[in-house]
Amino acid sequence: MGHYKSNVRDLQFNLFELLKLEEVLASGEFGDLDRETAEDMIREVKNLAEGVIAESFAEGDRNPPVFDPETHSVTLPEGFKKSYNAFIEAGWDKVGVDEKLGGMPAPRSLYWAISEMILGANPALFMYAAGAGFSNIFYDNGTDEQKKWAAICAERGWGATMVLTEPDAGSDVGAGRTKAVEQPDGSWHIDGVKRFITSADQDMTENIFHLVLARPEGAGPGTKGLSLFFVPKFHFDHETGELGERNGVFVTNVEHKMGLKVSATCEVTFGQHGVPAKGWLVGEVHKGIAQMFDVIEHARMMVGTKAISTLSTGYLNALDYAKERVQGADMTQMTDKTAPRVTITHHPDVRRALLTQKAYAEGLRAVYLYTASHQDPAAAKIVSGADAELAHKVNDLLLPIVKGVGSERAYSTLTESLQTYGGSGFLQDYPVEQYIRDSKIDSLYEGTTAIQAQDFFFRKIIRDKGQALAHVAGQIQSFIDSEAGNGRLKTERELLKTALADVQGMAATLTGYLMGAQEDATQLYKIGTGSVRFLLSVGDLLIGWLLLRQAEIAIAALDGGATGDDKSFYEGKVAVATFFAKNMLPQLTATRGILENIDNEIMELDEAAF
Ligand code: ST9
Ligand code: FAD
Repeated sequence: MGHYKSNVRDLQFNLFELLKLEEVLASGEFGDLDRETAEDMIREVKNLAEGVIAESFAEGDRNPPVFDPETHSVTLPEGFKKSYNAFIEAGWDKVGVDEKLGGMPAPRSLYWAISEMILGANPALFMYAAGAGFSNIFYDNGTDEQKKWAAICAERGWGATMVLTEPDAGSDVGAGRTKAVEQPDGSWHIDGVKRFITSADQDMTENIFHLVLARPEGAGPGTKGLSLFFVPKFHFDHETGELGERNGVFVTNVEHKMGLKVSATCEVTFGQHGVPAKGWLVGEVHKGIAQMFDVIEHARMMVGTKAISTLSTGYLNALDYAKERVQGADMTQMTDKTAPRVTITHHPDVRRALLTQKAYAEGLRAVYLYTASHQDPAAAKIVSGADAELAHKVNDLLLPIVKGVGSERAYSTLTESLQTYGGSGFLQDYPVEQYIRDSKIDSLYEGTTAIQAQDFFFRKIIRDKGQALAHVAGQIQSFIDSEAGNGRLKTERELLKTALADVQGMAATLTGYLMGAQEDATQLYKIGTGSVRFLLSVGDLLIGWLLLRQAEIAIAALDGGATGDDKSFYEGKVAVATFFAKNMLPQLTATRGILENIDNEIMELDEAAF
């Protein structure tokens, strides 16, 4: 048995019992795909993920990619290549990709459910295998001629990267200095150094294409002055795809990292080794940042799902360990030195830790799948009644929650998984220490949590005039007002009601600071100080709500006579929802008070006093 433990039962529960995927499939939007086929796909990916894909997880960590500065090339460990090939050969990289590119359409909820298992088993593999998805985005943004290139990229299984970051342009992408100079033949020469570029070289695909942000000569400052360029590692025949000369884009360093080591993080130098780095303007339009955000939105969803998946397998591993590990007596017999020793699942604090892990793993899974359901208009209509325009806005609203809350809660809760193992958790004999190291990156790349929190408040709430937030809040309110739980969730619905009022109070407080900033710009600091707490609070509200909706379904199933494994599953659903409502939601009241009383003292403090 490998390290990765999937949770297929919970995936199926979310997809079919909570999010009505069967109805979505019946809408005809996804061709012949029906429930049976979707379930087969989930089962097949589970077997692959738990088997050959998970197999090289530790090997990739202990034998990271080797960089050869002479040839500017990166070599990956053999075991990892075997896992990668198994995934590609089975064609899973094409799920969710346009049929014109050899893909297979699927609802986004199903696509992300499948992706969860790959991301939990071997996250770097998913990223190396994203070439077909990138081709799809290139296709959507490209000229008619470039659409043909995109088809070649997908068909020949080329790798792909997203290239934004520079040494002096991290969160502040608009500070990028890499420049682009137009050539008489209509192509461009790219000149500059990018850093931290994921998958920028490897020895698994014949070619790699880079989607690069660079500033055309004479273009204005900031992100709006950046354009997007298609820069292949090898030139190729634009009709046949046959490879030609090496292009002047070279990996010049590979970073040594805390975790996710098998994912090569590269410095990439353009046009500085005697060969021009030739690129083509994507879509022949100067809309670089908007086009790149098409990639970023997927990547943010991917990062959140990766974090959540890692927490889930961390929890399930810790649970198995806790069921076996015998230590100490039952607390009620703690003074009796001869009392029988029990497994640690008998200790209240271990139970608290396990339910905390279960709540965040399963609650966040529901959040990302609910979000994914708003990526397909047909699904959104069924899941929340949103029309296509509103569905788009709801997805936009929830992406920083999936990414920001997913990564922060997964990382902090994984320490509970490790703690459950006691000292053994600190050893490489168990996967949890690697999970923690591998998942720390999730709160950093694709926009740090501070960036997610500002995006959430300024763009997704204020700029949206609160429309998407009001829609989701309306859904929560209807649940509060309902008779959900057949009389058994009354206390929990009251707790949810308070949590919703707390979050609405927080939103009003932050909006008040924003209005105050028209008179006194320093009021903005208060938003900056409070926005991450606000983001996490909205995340808790959504988790609490979705867990309670799951509990309502579970109660009905139990009342309907569920037995055996199903009975235990549904009892777990009710218990975890109740636990979250009673133990986590009340904390939002304190956070609301903190936000209401924020002052600017920390901004007035002399730097020397820190
Ligand atoms: C990175 C990669 O970290 C890590 C892992 C890579 C793994 C690769 C594998 C990925 C797989 C997934 C892909 C598969 C594809 C599958 C496809 C299947 C079909 N939403 O607010 P302004 C735009 S990469 C949308 O003024 P500033 C918008 O156009 C590095 N658009 O910003 C806007 O114009 P307008 C990641 C948004 O102050 C314009 O930007 N680095 C959004 O100029 C300007 O907006 C980062 O993420 C949005 N939320 O710049 C950087 N926001 O307003 C983090 C902005 O007219 N920093 N736009 O609409 C930020 O995000 C900053 O806030 C900033 C600020 C750069 C946007
Ligand atoms: P900085 O921007 O310097 O941030 C430092 C700290 O300051 C953070 O805590 C941040 O939250 C805070 N901060 C910065 N600005 C603000 C602000 N305005 N308000 C509040 N707080 C702020 N990039 C790519 O382009 N392509 C890739 O494939 C890619 N892969 C990566 C892989 C790895 C392993 C790593 C480590 C990074 C990768 N990145 C990639 C870059 C990544 O997206 C950046 O590291 C990230 O955007 C943060 O930038 P930075 O590291 O320069 O941190």
